[in-house]
Formats: sequence, C-alpha cells, structure tokens
Amino acid sequence: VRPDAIVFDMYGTVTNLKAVSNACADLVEDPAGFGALWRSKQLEYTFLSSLMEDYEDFWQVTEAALHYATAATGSRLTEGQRSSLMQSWLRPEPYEDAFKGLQEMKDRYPLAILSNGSRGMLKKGLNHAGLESFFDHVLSVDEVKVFKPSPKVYGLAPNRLGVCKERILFVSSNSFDVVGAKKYGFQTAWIRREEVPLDPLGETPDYVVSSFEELALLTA
Ligand code: 2OP
Repeated sequence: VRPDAIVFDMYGTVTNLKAVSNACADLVEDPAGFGALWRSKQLEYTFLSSLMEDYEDFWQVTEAALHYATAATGSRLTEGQRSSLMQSWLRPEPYEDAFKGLQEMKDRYPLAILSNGSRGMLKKGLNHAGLESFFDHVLSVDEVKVFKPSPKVYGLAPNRLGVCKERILFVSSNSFDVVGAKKYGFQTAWIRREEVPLDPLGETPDYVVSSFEELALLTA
C-alpha cells in the first residue's frame, strides 16, 4: 500500500506506557490494577468531555482519572507522589521497533503524530523519547478542543499535511482510534501492541500489523 502520508497515534502506539506502570509499581499496592483503572478512566473521561462538549485537556483528564483511581483503590498518596505519577506521562519510552521502522518510513513518507495528548505533553514526550525528528507535524486535539474519535480530530491531518484523507494511512494500537479514523475516511492499520481483540465496532481496519517493521514492509 502506497499512501501519501502516514499518521500515528502516540500513547500505546509509538511510545509505551512503561514509565507510568513503573511509577505505579513503587507507590500503590496493586500497580497493574491501579494502572489499568487509571488508563481506562482517562480514556472514559475523554469520551465524556467530548460528549458534554466541555473540553479539558489530556493532562487535566489524566489528573482527574488519577484522583478517581486513588480514591477507588483507597491508595494514600502524598502530593509529591501524585505529582511523580503525573510526571511519568512526560517520560514515555519508544517501543523497541520505533526507531528502525520510523527511519525506514521517514525516507519514503511525510510522517505525523495525531494524539489526544496536549501540545505540551506531546512536545515533552517526543523530546524525551528522542523521536521528535521523525515527525514533520505533531497534531494535538488541543487544536479542535474535542477528543478522538471525533471526526474533527482526524480532520486536522489532511488540512495540515495537504494530503486528502483517502491518501493518509493512520496507525494506532487503540481500537476506538482506528475505528474512528476509518469512519472518518483514512486508510487504517491497527498495530497489535497488546494481546487484545479488536472492538467489534464500525468497520474493520484495512491492515493489522504487529510491529513497525511489518508496517514499513507493508508500505515499502
Ligand atoms: C493518543 O491519542 C489515544 O492515547 C492515545 O495518543
């Protein structure tokens, strides 16, 4: 498949959330359960915020989700501990296949990030991960004040890249994200970073890959 540009989701797709789970490991009783609750509430709050048309950026909903997970699990966190959990979102790590795969694709395509992350989170996160040089554009939902899977979010990419939506390949590990992107009109590739089924919602993605190497081969 030869698109005109490739656009990537950020958290869980290009970068992993190890820093977040490592931060939880030191501070709460059941780190895996706490981390899963925190992430699911974070995404739930993005959906609620969009439906209520009451935008709060990804940092704010991540903070609200942390308060919920702390209360729901009866965890006791000092202000300093809470802050270090939040700061871990600013230290994402690239997946091991990211550099090689992105380098190959960068030689052939304009690449962009399109993420729920706030502008500040994305800038700091890409910088920390050493990935910022791969992307010609970094698009945050801050620009449209509504979260994925709103079509307004995906609509940022054709305008900024100057490429029509049918010629964009969108890549995400998050089911709701590839479903929303497909609905909007992108070609989509679901990258299976976790052993999870695809949400049977909307149309299925055009491609399913398990690494950026496979994605680079697919688009060679
Ligand atoms: C992102 O937009 C959904 O967290 C995911 O980066």
